[in-house]
Amino acid sequence: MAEEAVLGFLEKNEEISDSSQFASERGIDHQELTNVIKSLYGFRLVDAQDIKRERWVLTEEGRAYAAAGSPEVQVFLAIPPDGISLEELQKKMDPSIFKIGRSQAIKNQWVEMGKQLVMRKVQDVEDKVKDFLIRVEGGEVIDPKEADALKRRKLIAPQTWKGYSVRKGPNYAPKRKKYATDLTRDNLQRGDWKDLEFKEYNFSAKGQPIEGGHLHPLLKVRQQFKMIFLQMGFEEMPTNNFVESSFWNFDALFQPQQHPARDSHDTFFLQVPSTTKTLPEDYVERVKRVHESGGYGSRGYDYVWKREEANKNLLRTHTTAVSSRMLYLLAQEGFAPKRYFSIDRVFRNEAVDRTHLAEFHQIEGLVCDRGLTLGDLIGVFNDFFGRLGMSKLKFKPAYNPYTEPSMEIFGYHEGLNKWVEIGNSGMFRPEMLLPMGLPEDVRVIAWGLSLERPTMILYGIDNIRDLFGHKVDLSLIKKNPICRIGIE
Ligand code: FB9
Repeated sequence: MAEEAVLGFLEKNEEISDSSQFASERGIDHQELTNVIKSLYGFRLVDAQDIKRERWVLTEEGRAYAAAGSPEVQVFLAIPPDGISLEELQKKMDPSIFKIGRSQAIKNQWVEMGKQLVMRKVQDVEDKVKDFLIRVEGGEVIDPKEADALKRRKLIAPQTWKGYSVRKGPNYAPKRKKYATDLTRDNLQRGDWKDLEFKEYNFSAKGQPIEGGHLHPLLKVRQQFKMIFLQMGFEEMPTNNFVESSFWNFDALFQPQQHPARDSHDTFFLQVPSTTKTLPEDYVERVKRVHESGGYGSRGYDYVWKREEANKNLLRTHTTAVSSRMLYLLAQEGFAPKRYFSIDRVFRNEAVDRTHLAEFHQIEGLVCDRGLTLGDLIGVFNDFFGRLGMSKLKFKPAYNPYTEPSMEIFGYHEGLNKWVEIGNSGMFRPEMLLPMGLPEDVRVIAWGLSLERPTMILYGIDNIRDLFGHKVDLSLIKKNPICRIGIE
């Protein structure tokens, strides 16, 4: 109906100057008309120009006064020629109308509020406001100054509406030709395909979004890190046990039992099962001794080491707990140079903030071989972080109970244009390695970082809660391209 009206009108006229006027004159819904214009424009049957117009519309209060007259006139008309007491007058009128009307009528010098009586000061009045509002309602062009006055009285408000001016397009026709959008068996059998006009293929049309599974950004970055480790000859350690004993998580790493990280403020201890079942007794004995009195050139920590403390089960606080198990196994099976890595969840009873949750994914790498030095460690970093796109590194001395020396690693991030702390590292202490039974000259260099930090940086995510957890908006997962680590 709207299409015929547009194409029909343009057959005899140059232009539809104002689509909303065209619509109201023909009782067509303007929205429906604009959709038709857009579609005709799509097929170039018409050319359409946006036209934006501002017009005044009455507010609800304005509509009330257009109907019942302005409050000041209502007040004036409510005062009999010989005056009326204020109480009387108020009783006759709606309080809000009276309140607005009185002040406006006084301002217009129409009435005077005598002590006893309210009196008219003029014979009669003209309700310009009402007339004005009616003219606005009628869509008439009005004098801006007056408009402003009524705008200030919140009786009218500006409204922008969008419309189109429409002219014939290059493919104009009084009636839109139906383009065939498919060649069907019937067309072939009926042979009527010869007279059909087929719609152009729109090769830039977006295809149906293929719904399918999506990898979480963390898993995409994890895959990238795995590739780097495997390319550097590392093998993955088995991390499929979130629950660990304090022994492998702390004691085996020569972390003393009174270390602050070992209390429930930092660590999630388990109620059930609260204690671990089995530990390699001979090895436990050696760990007890090195904690209590040292050996292997160390004087130990000189305290009473408690087995029950080591038996406590917890949620591992670092994947270094897996490293201790693997290094012990390596000593049992007979030492051979090894490169190990792990990427999995660790749990810390920490305050949740923009970059910290109670769990994160730790990435850990370790190289064990005879005679390794800090230089080797730095060499591995240059290789590893170089593949992350961070070629400029600097190191700051740090402290971990299980490594000496220890270093925090900083990398210059071209994209962020600043130095970023990218991890922690060190040489595992002999007090950790020798009780395991590893040969004297074996050195183990290790480092760790998180998976969340690089993922947040690579995906430009500012708050870790947008990356991980029930509040993540799935579209972030769906519309996130693969990110190429190392490519700024
Ligand atoms: O990941 C961290 N930063 C980082 C890493 C990569 C990265 O990549 C860019 C895109 C290219 C950007 C940033 N950090 C470690 C540094 C900080 O974020 C730090 O504030 C937070 N750290 C976590 C621990 O928070 C309590 C990150 C996490 C971390 C810290 C240390 C280790 C592991 C994870 C370790 C270790 C270690 C040390 C010695 C031997 C074995 C393991």
